[in-house]
Amino acid sequence: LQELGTEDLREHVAAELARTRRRSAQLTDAVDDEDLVKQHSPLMSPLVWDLAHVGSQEELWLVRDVGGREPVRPDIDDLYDAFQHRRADRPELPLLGPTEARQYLSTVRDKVFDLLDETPMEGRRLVDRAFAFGMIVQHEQQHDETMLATHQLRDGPPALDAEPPPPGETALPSEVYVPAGHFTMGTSTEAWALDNERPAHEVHVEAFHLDTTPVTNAEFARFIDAGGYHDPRWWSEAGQRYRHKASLEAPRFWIRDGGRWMRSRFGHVEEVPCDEPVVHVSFYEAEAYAAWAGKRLPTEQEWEKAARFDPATGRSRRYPWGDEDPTPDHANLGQSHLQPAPAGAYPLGEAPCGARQLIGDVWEWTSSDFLPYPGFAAFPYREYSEVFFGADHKVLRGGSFGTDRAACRGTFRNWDFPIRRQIFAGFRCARTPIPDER
Ligand code: AVJ
Ligand code: FE
Repeated sequence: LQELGTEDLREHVAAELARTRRRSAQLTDAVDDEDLVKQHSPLMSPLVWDLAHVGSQEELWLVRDVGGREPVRPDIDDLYDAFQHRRADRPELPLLGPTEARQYLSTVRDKVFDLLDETPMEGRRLVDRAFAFGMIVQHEQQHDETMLATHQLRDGPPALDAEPPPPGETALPSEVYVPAGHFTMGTSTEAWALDNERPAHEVHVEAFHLDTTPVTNAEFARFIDAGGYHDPRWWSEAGQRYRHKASLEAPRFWIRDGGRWMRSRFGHVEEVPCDEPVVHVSFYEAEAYAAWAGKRLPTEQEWEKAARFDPATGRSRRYPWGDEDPTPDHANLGQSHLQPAPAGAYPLGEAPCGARQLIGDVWEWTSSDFLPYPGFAAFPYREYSEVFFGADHKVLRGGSFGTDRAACRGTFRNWDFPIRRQIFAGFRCARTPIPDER
């Protein structure tokens, strides 16, 4: 982005805004009005809340703060403030209806396109100004992934369709090795990186082994068959408490059918595919599996080093495959396939260490709490990430099939409560080498 001239940058931003809005429209046009206003799960907002919230944030951040324009709907700020109302309570609010919400979004968007035309984007200010637009694109894309998770929780006939992902590869070594040493973590130069990804800083990481691919359904089923859910040896205390309370027996959406596992996905019921990364597991289930396998979850430092460090140059890459933006050949992103690709897919997305599918397919739980990097400065609001720092949230990395390429990169940090299962999260394991192993 730094290399784009003013007009190209303007065009790029306009195209990203339009592309993102098409996805929001697809996700909300796929169901009828009744479905849009209904709450499909207490874990989620009604789809129509996400839709109008996207417009409301765009009004607050771009139209009012950056543009200094008159408010469009100051009367609804509170309704769409995520800190004011819990998801479970949102259906009871006097929300905009589907038609009003769509109208509101398009009014706000017209003002944003005006602003984009008039915003001076010269010199250094160019990328700075573009950041505000980039942040809004990412925010909408994040809600598009949230809306996709709502679709997964929705009962009724299938409403979404997509092509199957490319095939996997089974003849890969099960683990890769990353030798000890420093690498540059985070970024100070990535144009659209959010506050929590900044600044770049040197980190020393001890040698570790990392699974080449995410843990598959077949592997996870062996843990279930071995009685893993009921063996306290594999569970942390907090994990065990949650396992009891939620009566966990298998990943969310799995259904036992005689001797086999079925699962429902976006309204289709099918046999659980053996070679796909497991998805819809909580941090606690991931942690228990890793313990059972004699391994552990990677730290986010380990994850990012595996994904970005290039030993040939000593530099950190933007993505595992290099510095180019993701294409459909690199990774399963952007809701083009509504499922993870089988393990070993995307050879062109391979990292220098040999690991695959670090970007896309499934978010990967790490063992790390969500904490600020040294030198962190909240931007543009404390509410974006700072208020979430602490031991309550675990970091997830890499993005899923539901994540857009604009909201995913080697430095991107997602976070959630360790009990969450409705997100598109899986994991891979790491382990510390035993002495003299190498
Ligand atoms: C980064 C995915 C945890 O969805 O709660 C959306 C992103 N922040 N609106 C979330 C976000 C404000 C956030 N996550
Ligand atoms: Fe939001």
